[in-house]
Amino acid sequence: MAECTDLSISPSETPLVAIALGSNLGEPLRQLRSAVRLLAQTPGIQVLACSPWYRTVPVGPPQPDYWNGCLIARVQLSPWALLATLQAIEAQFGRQRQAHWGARTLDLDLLLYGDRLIATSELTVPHPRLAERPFVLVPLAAIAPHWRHPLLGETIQTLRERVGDVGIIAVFSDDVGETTFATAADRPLPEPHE
Ligand code: PH2
Ligand code: MG
Ligand code: MG
Repeated sequence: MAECTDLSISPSETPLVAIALGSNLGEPLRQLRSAVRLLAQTPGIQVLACSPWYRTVPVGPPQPDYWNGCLIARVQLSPWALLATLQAIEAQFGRQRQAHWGARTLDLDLLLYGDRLIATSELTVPHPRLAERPFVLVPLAAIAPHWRHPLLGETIQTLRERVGDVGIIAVFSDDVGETTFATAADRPLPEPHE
């Protein structure tokens, strides 16, 4: 299910959220699809749209390429209940919290929760690095270009255009398979190890 386009759910007052998905260990595409399915099956979460999957250059210490994508959901869960759900699904895929920015079987990051601003030790929303990361903004702009970043006041499409395509190697969609971008040869160097 690379693109889930079930937009039939009627609008309600419950908040829309944006979630980033990433994986670079095991079978990334299989794990990402399973994670979308598990989220869609969770009571209180209605997945409305899911981006294609993008192969991306790892940011951080040397590690395999990532597959990244984003989804939009309507939720009847508090931000903290949603965070706990995301962490439980990560754990189900054997995610172990090891190296900072290190390789992982599944990473689920809460990017946006309506227009809420949250800054606690547990959770920061909007995600603090959202506006810097092509591997988040490229998939997010594919499904939510007009969503306005509640702190920066700019749309996701504007932020996406500002960061460009740095580190985006290929896109996978169910219809076409994998398409490698011409610019993938100029792979940017990963950021130095912290
Ligand atoms: N996630 C990280 C660290 N580096 N690099 C890419 N390309 N994609 C990611 O999802 C990613 C990363 C930590 O969450
Ligand atoms: Mg992450
Ligand atoms: Mg994370």
